[in-house]
Amino acid sequence: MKRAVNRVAAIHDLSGFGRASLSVIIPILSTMGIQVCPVPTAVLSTHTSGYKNYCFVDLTDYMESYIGHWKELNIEFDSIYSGFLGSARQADIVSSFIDDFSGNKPLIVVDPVLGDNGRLYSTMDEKMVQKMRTLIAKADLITPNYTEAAFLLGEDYKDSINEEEIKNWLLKLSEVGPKIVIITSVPNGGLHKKTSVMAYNREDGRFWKVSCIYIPAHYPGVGDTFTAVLAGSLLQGDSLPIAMDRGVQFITAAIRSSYGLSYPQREGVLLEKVLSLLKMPVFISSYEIL
Ligand code: PXL
Repeated sequence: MKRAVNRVAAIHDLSGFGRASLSVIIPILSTMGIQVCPVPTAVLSTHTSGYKNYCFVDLTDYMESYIGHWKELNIEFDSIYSGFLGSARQADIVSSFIDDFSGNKPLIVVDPVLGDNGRLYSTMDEKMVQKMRTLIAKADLITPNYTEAAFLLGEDYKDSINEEEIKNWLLKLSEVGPKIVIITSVPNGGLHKKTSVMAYNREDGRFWKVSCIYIPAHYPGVGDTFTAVLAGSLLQGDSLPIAMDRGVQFITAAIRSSYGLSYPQREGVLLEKVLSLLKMPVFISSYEIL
């Protein structure tokens, strides 16, 4: 019998302060009517973007018995969605999780969290980049940001990139395995600064683009927010371009509701003010086909 609500295994860290990873993924997917079952990869006092001296507890050694219990229970998921990993070994654990829980063909989403603005996050290193390259091969859909895409491909990070080059990046990442590749925060350059989310779907050979005005702000956790809305939207039955539109529209609304207020950006967008927008469908869509 079909489950009454979709169920997602969410393999991410729990950061206590700063609105990233599970702290944003759980409320977003719950609001979208989806059951979230977290597999915590690490527990941190804060996320690592803009905070120093954070407390970091790596949960690698607990994950296998945690997951072992779920195997005994024969739990099925409609999606397996991984993000920030606490150690390179966790990539193998996530890979086995995908093998063990793929009997009913869940949507496998890997957000290869590694860095932003041209740099790796402080807990990441070249070994993690290599492991992420292996893990993305197992995914149906991946959502690196522009920095992460550059690291995964071994390309130089540049302040702007043209459409043909980014299409080439999308194709190359898809050749590693995932059917759908989405690169976020792609800089457009030009006079009216914009940023885009670009996608390639190997199944139909189509490229998609959703652009929005660039706001000169850096709120950590926005990548997690985008991928959570995108995954939720796909699970609700939306098409890929509509799911991208919903992700971008939600982030734009969240940033706009936060930007005019003065508080430290490292605390993340004021998700609490905009969560209810997720109950609404997309009214005005702005995706382009390339
Ligand atoms: O938003 C990605 C992310 C997830 N988890 C932790 C982070 C970050 C980005 O800074 O530090 C712990």
